[in-house]
Amino acid sequence: MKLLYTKRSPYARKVRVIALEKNIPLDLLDEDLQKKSQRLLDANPLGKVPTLVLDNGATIFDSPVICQYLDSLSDKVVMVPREAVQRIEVLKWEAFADDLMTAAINLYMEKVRHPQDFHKDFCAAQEKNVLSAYGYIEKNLPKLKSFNLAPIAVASAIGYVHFRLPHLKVQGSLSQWFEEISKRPSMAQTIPVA
Ligand SMILES: N[C@@H](CCC(=O)N[C@@H](CS)C(=O)NCC(=O)O)C(=O)O
Repeated sequence: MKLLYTKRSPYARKVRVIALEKNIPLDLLDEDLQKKSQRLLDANPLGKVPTLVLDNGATIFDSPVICQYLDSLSDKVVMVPREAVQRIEVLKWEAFADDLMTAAINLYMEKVRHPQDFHKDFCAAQEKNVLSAYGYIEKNLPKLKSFNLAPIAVASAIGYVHFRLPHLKVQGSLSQWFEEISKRPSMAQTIPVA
């Protein structure tokens, strides 16, 4: 299987961590999102990463679907619980973390595109969302105790904020939690790189 990805994409990071944890070999193909390859556009008409290409040529996107697909390949290490209530709880955390990633990306991109003239209200609203998300995560840290897709998604989102928006680093008990989970080999091997 081939994974079209970038080393900085937090959505792709979730997929890479799941694959490492489940010991699923992936052929990693680094994409340039400024100059999208035909390979990427053929696999995903929206030209987004991550996109998974199976050995039979079929393609799978987006990251939540790829994570569930990879998890379904074996039951030895389970990253998305099979039981309905636990499963929905984990998928809810993933959706929440994905939205945190999107807020961080929107904020970063607005400042990159308009460094002198960024939309102040828009940026303030995104920052508020990031900080509000931190508050929610910190309050609910006990729910992220089991290692599965939920903490992977949350840590991937926080890792992206640290990478692009260092003024919004987590603090206190959330920082301790993040430092701890970041030591896990699958997380350490997938730290975002420019
Ligand atoms: N919902 C998608 C979001 C993926 C996404 O937006 N990826 C970004 C990179 S982090 C991308 O491909 N951007 C290029 C574009 O939107 O043209 C997922 O979870 O996979």
